[in-house]
Amino acid sequence: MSNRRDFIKKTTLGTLAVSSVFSFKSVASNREEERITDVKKIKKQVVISTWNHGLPANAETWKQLKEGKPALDAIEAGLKIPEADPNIRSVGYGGYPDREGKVTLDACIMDHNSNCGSVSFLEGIMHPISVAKRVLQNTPHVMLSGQGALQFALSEGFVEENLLTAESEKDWKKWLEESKYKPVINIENHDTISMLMIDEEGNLAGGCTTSGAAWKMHGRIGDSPIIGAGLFLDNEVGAAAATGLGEAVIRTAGSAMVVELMRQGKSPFDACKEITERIYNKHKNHKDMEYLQVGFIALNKNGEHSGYSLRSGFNYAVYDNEKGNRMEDAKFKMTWD
Ligand code: SD4
Repeated sequence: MSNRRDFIKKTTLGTLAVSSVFSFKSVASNREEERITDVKKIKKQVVISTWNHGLPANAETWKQLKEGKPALDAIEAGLKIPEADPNIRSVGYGGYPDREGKVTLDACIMDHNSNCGSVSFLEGIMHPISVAKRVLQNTPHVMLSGQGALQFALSEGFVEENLLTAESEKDWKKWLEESKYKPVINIENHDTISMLMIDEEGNLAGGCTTSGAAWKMHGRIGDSPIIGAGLFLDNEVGAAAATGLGEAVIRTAGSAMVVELMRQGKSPFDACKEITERIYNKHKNHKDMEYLQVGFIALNKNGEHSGYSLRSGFNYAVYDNEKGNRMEDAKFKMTWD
């Protein structure tokens, strides 16, 4: 009997001990869940864009976000600013033409659900980013190119116009005198605009738009309209985008790789640096190496961002609540000498 009583007593004490361990654990895990929920509630809204023309683009995107516009509309509105600026010779209207004197445009856009839209080798439309958004919204496809992209744009009500300005035509004619193809990037600090953002809900989105490499072959498409090369995001992890010599970025699936490294726990800086190093290693004996430049920007789910480039001179614009809109210089592997 006493054995049975002892057994019951021990069992009861044991049960009490076990249940209090359990309840302690459940309190602790509740606290952990609360902490995680709190962290999730602190949303860091950030917009980052490549190069100096990122400043006015960021400002417009930020304004739209504050007005409560959807992320894709905000990105489109921001990127339309450099597209329409004739003084920016690497994007949209006023962009340098190909070697036949044709301005051909590449652009893409991507949202937090991995929906994407892209146009490449598009002529005669001032705002390729808007056409890319319509591809995302109004077609079953991701990418439209050349004449097909133009036909689609016209069917959506876009107007065809001449994008070759007198200044760009003059520079093209000068180039024709020697006709040397040497896509030296960023010497005058103008290039593709790639934009990444995280909204108040903590969702990522991105876009990019460019007239591509000046004096390229007619029909050449760069990295900018290619999801995974010029732009990539995974809403669980982060976003990345590229600028520079598109061929090198395509060869290495650049932006997708930066996002994958962030998935493995790398910071945006380390991820951009590692992929830039990889591009260097793949190209150090390549004919493109003499003038090769690539740069990446990256943004993770916590709103941390960074940039890194192969050669000096790359910068990007950052807009956040704490410090407003400003330029940041990216670190780099080597100088131009
Ligand atoms: C391209 N990455 O077409 C783009 C544009 C660029 O220097 O950045 N050009 O290769």
